[in-house]
Amino acid sequence: MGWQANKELVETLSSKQPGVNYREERVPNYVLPDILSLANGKIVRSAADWPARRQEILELFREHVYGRSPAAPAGMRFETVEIDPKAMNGAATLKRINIHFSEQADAPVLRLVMFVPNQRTAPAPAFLLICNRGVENIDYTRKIKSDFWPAERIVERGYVAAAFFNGDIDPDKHDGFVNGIHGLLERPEARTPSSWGTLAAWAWGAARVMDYWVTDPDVDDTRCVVTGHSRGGKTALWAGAEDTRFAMAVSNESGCGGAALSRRCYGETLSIINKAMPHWFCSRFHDYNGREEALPLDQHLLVALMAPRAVYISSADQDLWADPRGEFLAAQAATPAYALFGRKGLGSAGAMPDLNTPLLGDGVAYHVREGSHTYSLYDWDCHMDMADRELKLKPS
Ligand code: GTR
Repeated sequence: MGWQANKELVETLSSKQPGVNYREERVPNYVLPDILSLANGKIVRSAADWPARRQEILELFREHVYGRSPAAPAGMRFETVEIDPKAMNGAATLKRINIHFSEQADAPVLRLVMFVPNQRTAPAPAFLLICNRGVENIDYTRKIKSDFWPAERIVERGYVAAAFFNGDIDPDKHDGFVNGIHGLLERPEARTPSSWGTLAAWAWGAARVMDYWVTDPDVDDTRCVVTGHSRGGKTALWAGAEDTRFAMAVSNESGCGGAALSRRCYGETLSIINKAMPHWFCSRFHDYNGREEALPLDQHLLVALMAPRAVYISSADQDLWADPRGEFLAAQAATPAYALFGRKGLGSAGAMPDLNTPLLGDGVAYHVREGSHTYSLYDWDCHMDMADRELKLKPS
């Protein structure tokens, strides 16, 4: 039968938050926009025709959801701040790289932290965490360790453990897009309803890390994974969509505006998120508050933008706010895009997997684990299991 939301939890949350729907039976009927139908009515039938449809979908997300991001500034430069070959008791080489976007004194600087496994004979595959929690979670001294970024484990499993703090690119508050990378690259008065929001800015930061990685011989730039939790997970999906150099994207409990289908209006909705976080998306997205059926897209198309590359969507059973079922359904609904490439995705039939039972499909993976809203070691291990299958075995 597969995972079902815990009834008591549904009751508790429904009474605590009467304006929020947690009941499956109250999910409205909806029809999802078709993945394979081009705007001109033609149907995509082969991988060769996918790029045209992919471009249309990408433009829809730029125009209506995340906004349009600029190219990397001409003056971007990479500064090596520290290299310590004896980090983690000799298991890794710590590399701290600052990515500068301008010579202006107060310009934002992306401070990339990397632990490169020392035990390897070739460039290593990498996991990049877009860290949306305190910088202590990505402590390069390793005095503070947290499961949110289990760097030792990532290294042990043969991956570069990399991370940057999202606030380095853009502070997570609504400031009228005056400071952060928006302020540096664009005049606030030049903004349009489709100008990039804060999630797009963070995703842009991940792409700049990729710009650096193609220059770093320690990293196998054909096997890089972008990952994030919650707002970081929304960002990771958008980063993977915008930058196809990422071989895999991971969304951990990203929910509304991430992996969850907006049309289900289950847990967090567009009205709620756009009111609480007016800076996350482009301002045109706000036009769809309470009018989800009018959206020319839904989030299954975001997952489909990863095809035929790998994508992992994970949920937690207590995190109904992020709509685990809506996240699963989006991942499953992306199947036709994978099928164009002879990949099975999650498969189009079938219920949700049981609790703590990862479904590692062909290109697409999903799990719902027990517990609350966080990035846990269990999640990381599952994500790396999928990456092992999808990336490590692939000849590079
Ligand atoms: C909440 C928001 C969610 C999720 C979460 C987080 O405030 O409603 O969409 O992103 O923050 O990032 O932990």
